[in-house]
Amino acid sequence: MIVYGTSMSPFVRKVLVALYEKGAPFDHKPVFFHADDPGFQAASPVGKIPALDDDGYLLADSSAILHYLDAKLPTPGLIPSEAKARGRAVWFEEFGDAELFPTLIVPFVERFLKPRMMKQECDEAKAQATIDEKFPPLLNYLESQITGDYLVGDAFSIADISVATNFHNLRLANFEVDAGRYPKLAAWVSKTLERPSFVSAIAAAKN
Ligand SMILES: N[C@@H](CCC(=O)N[C@@H](CS)C(=O)NCC(=O)O)C(=O)O
Repeated sequence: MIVYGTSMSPFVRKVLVALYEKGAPFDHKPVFFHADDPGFQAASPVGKIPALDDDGYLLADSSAILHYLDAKLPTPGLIPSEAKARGRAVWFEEFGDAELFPTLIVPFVERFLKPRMMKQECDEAKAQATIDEKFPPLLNYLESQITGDYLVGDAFSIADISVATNFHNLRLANFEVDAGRYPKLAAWVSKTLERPSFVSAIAAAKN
């Protein structure tokens, strides 16, 4: 099984965390999006990362890949089977991908990606305005939803993976969740990013 994509990407990190949780062996090709790699191009029709090649079965999109992996490698399950828990888990996966990512990625792009990898100047005003104006509703919502160790029920799931992955990119942008203002969220982010699966997926970016 080959996973394509640098784990600097929160979407690639989702896939790596799922595989580490399941203890499944895999090869990692840490390419960037639109990479000139024939295997990657075959697996990713629109050139986005991540993409997967499982013995010739090609699949793009982190959500599709996570659903595939959970069906193929069911232990431990990352998608709850009970109806309400499953609905909530899929909601948080979508919330992470479609609501958190576009906003939380802005400081990462400005403070980390542009100066370090694109040789461009950081637009700090843009980063700070996003943090000040767009972060509070998202972080307040998450703070209101955390009642225990996990976002859904009493088990780690795609919900935790898809939301927490974005917070690692924020750390790279020198942003930590304010534990005074969002105590439950700050504790949950720290605990989730300290899981061995997240630690391994994050370390993969340094290879
Ligand atoms: N819905 C996709 C989104 C993947 C995605 O947007 N990846 C970014 C990197 S973080 C990418 O490849 N961007 C290149 C582009 O948008 O052309 C998923 O969940 O995998």
